[in-house]
Amino acid sequence: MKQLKSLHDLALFGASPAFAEPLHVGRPNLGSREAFLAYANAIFDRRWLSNNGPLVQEFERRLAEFLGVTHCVAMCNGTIALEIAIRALELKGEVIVPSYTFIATAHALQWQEITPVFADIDLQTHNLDPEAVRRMITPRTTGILGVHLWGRGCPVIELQAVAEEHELKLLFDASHAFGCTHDGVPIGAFGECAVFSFHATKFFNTFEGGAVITDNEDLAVKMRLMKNFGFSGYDNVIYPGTNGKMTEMAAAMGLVNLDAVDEFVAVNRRNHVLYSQRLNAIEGLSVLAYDDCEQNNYQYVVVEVGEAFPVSRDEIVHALQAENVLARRYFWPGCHNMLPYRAFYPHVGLLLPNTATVADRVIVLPTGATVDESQIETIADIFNILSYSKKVGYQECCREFL
Ligand code: T4K
Repeated sequence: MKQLKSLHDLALFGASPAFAEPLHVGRPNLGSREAFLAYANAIFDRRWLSNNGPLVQEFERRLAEFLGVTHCVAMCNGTIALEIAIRALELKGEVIVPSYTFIATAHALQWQEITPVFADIDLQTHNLDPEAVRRMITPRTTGILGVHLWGRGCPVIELQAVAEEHELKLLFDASHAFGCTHDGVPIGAFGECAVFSFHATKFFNTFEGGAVITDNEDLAVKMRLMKNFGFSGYDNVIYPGTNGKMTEMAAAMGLVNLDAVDEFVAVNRRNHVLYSQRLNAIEGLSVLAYDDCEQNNYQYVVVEVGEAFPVSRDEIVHALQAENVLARRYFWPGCHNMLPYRAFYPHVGLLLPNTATVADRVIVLPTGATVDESQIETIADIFNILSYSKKVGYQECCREFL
């Protein structure tokens, strides 16, 4: 692997990239290929591909057990799962959400003509600030949609108190939090229900997929109807519905990956520890920590770039990408700065100062089984070189080479 010693060794300034192939954020975590192919063969033999097949049923059973809930309703993706949960809870008017999340959280509301009202986050946790939520409540508010960002539980007790005080429904987007706990309690135990994404890039994937988990039987029954056009047996529709069904192949992938969860955690944790050791030693950088007293999936390596670092966050991302490290600026610039929300509320940023600060600071780095320790050392070297450069030196190099 290329040795990186000075600014002149950076690809940005004409050197060859540190990595011949791109290192992605979000390379899928994969369980046993053989086990998956065995499931695929059985699917072929059975000719049962979708519509609540045997693997989906097994997947739902095993997932409910793993996640510590009574009901797991598997879906075709996390966005549809969110939409169905929101609809089944009969939310309307306005629902309070963080702006600092993947756009699907807000879109799932807007798609149903419910107004997402953005509340600010806490600077340290990156999760919703309950006081900010309180400030955004109006007579039209019907719910709070919290997000357990990066897999770390948002303040569920405080949000529950706000919800009860104002008679609001509370649900959670747990897309990042598969297998995580909050205060030692499995993450799906809070609120009316929790929604997961099993997209390829998530800690736990089913190619595409999602689920809503809940202990509320009535809610589960309603969501099962909704995800299957409202069919209750042949020729009998008793509810308005959509097509949110998970396929058998997706469930097969889920079953295989469920068996490999401990391996995924171990690799992610190893990477997270190494990144933290190397990057926290550099002034102006801090790697978001996971509480070792909780269960975490360590899926996101989130680096915050402070003012003490001599190069801006965007310049770092540019330099990393030139080296084939395809770091991401999740979730910049915040949902409120994307359309249609930016057009709806052009000044809402004034109420979201922490969202802006965090969105401007964060870099998410590649991890998972396709990233090894020597690659992390090289990525840390890139940060080190950038950090040694005084701002002026870096800018001079930019002028010279670009
Ligand atoms: N709520 C939250 C909080 C979410 O984070 C998400 C999804 C949702 C709701 C919605 O759930 P879904 O409807 O998606 O199930 C990605 C994912 O597409 C998205 O699912 C995810 N959040 C979000 C955080 O990240 P992008 O556009 O940033 O990344 P994408 O899809 O371009 O993939 C990133 C990289 O991963 C690629 O450059 C290459 C690599 N990759 C990707 C795929 C799909 C692979 O190596 N193999 C693959 O198969 O959104």
